[in-house]
Amino acid sequence: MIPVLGYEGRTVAVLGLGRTGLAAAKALEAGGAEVVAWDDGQSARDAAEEAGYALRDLSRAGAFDGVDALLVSPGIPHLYPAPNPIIAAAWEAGVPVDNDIGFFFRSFATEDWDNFDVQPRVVAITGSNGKSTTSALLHHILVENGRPSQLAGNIGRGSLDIEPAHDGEVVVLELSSYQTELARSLTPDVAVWTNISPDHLDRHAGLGGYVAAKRRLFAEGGPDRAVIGVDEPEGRYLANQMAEGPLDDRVIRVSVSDKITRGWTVFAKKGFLSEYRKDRQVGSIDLRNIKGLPGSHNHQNACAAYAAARVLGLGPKGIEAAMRSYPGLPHRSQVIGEKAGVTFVNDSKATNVDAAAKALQAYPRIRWICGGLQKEGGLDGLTPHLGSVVKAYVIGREPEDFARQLPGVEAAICGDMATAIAEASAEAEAGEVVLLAPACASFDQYDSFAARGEDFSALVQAVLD
Ligand code: UMA
Repeated sequence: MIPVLGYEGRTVAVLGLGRTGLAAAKALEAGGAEVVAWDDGQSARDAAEEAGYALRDLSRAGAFDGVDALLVSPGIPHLYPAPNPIIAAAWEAGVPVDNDIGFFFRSFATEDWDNFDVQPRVVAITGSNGKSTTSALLHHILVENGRPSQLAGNIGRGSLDIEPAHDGEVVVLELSSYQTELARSLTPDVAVWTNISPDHLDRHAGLGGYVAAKRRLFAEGGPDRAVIGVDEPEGRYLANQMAEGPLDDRVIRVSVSDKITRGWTVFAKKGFLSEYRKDRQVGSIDLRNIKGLPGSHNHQNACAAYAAARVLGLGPKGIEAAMRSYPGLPHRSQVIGEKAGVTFVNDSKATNVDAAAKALQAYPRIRWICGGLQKEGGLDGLTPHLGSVVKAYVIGREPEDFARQLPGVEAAICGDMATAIAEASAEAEAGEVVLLAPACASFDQYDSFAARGEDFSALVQAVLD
């Protein structure tokens, strides 16, 4: 883990004792801080106590006496829909509130680096969709090309949980809006913005707050290079703000909708990735047969990871070879198997309309398992992409309501995953894809999108066996 610097002999309160909080508590203790830990949930408190952490009820009056900082987990709201009362109490007591990302950026560089030949670097990746795939793909490209790399952040590993950097290492951090919004230090060497579409609106009081939270990754420390998806106005605005002019190659613009050749750009058209620099094409990759990266949304991820890898000095050939061996991530365009010409794909991570719309564009004939806990904003965004859907098999607590919002689509009200898979696999024909891409959160029936994806995979496996 990364020992936290600057808090030796001081007291830091940690709120939330999941992956982030437990890793942070360990890293704080390793740096010599005294940790007082708390979680609003009893079971997390019990587990932390068992692991040897000192608990302090931070909701009690005077709990912040003598506390120098509060480290908060990303899942705990600090502003909207309402501030967690413990965070509000820290403000009241004048205690600085931060998260593991802020502590990470202040603790990552150490005196050992004076002896390194190549300084370690941090690439931080944010955006609404594709940030996990872009992060994992970049990490894979680096490792395959012999560059030491570690992967952490929203992808499932607390940032303070990684090992101290080796000579020349690149840390790839996936960052959510929850993480970028609260961090008091945000100083990556390279920052990546994949795309933007509405998500987590309740936590940011709307789209403006959500974009502002993500934008902090570019505005706070000022990365040396910024890779920015410019297919939405927010990305174009950000790229414009970061660059001194169209040829300023501190900004690498990425697109999957336009051929952009001014400045340093990476774009994908009809499955071909192209890189332009100083008005000349300097790299290209045929993405069409790369199994782990199907569809235009994955081509966008490929472009962003490619651009970041180029910034880090890798050549197009080495990047292409690594993309071909990219195994994909669980629950994201994950091929579970094939039977009688029917392919089963787990895209449980498609928890919002935009991600599901992208999955629907990746295959020509789809038996679509969808539904769950609907997010704000309705399903209208799916309408232009329903042409590839042969039939929908709707799950979730209110499947009728979901099905009503799919104009012109034949829909079976299945309710649960087992029924949906049984019906879809019985009806699917060779050349079709049975795709789980719910366009909804999972919490009405599962603990997480991962649990939902695992259920899908296990039930599909039974069909395949
Ligand atoms: N808790 C409280 N009070 C509250 C709410 C929660 O005490 O008001 C406690 C819970 O009882 C629990 C703990 O906080 O014990 C959980 O904290 P957390 O929800 O932040 O979960 P972690 O295990 O620390 O995981 C977090 C990220 N979770 C969220 O942002 C919700 C993980 O991203 C991330 O992988 C991990 O840190 C390591 O960095 C998950 C996620 O769902 C995958 N992210 C969202 C997304 O991708 O859409 C943003």
